[in-house]
Amino acid sequence: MLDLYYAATPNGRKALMTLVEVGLPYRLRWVDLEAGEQHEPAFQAVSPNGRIPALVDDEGPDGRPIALFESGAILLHLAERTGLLLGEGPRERIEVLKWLFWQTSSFGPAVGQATHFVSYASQRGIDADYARQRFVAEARRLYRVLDTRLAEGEYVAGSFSIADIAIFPWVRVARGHGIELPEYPRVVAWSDTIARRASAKARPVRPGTDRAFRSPDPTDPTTWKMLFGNAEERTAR
Ligand SMILES: N[C@@H](CCC(=O)N[C@@H](CS)C(=O)NCC(=O)O)C(=O)O
Repeated sequence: MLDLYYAATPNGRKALMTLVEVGLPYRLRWVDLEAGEQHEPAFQAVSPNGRIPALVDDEGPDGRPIALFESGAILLHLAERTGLLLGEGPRERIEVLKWLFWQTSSFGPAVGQATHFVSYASQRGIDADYARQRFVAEARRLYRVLDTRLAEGEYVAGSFSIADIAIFPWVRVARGHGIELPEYPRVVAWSDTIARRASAKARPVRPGTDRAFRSPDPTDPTTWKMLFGNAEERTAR
């Protein structure tokens, strides 16, 4: 059994999509990020970086349970465990790894920061024009890189793989990081193709609510403190 520590965010969706694709049995452990559950010691015992997604696989490589954090490590673990989504042959596998690492180290951090300044800081009345312009410009550059890459094939690394899964959920929220998707027609076509997969349609509804996703409200002081505050601000009364 696999326990996925999950919230309905792009990084959470990457891990959920991969679990659905590989067909292993899993349970969702919802983490309420706005309430600050990611900062609790019990969660950080699994995910010491205090971020979702995290995964506990009760059948690690030596037969003992193993805990993973960082979406890239989780996707790679699931792909290696099942022999799926890692490309056809050693050459394609290297392509998959290149684009997986591109997502986790270049694309994800840049669009994450752009989201912060475009969608959240602005609603708090924070003057962050320079930061917003800088990260949106970098996001635009990265979407151009992706669009150019997709001129070479239907998927980013040969056949459909964890590299596509890593990128896809962020592209679905492009407007939130200041990107007009029609400017990148190959990205639109690629994203529409992936959106038809059953794994992309997996949108579990959070227990106790009637929705799969609710955008965090940056004007709510607790949400702001838990998601964007530092440790001192979180503990201040
Ligand atoms: N590099 C990490 C990023 C994970 C991450 O930033 N997760 C966000 C949700 S998308 C989170 O847990 N945010 C909670 C917080 O910042 O307190 C990964 O790829 O797993």
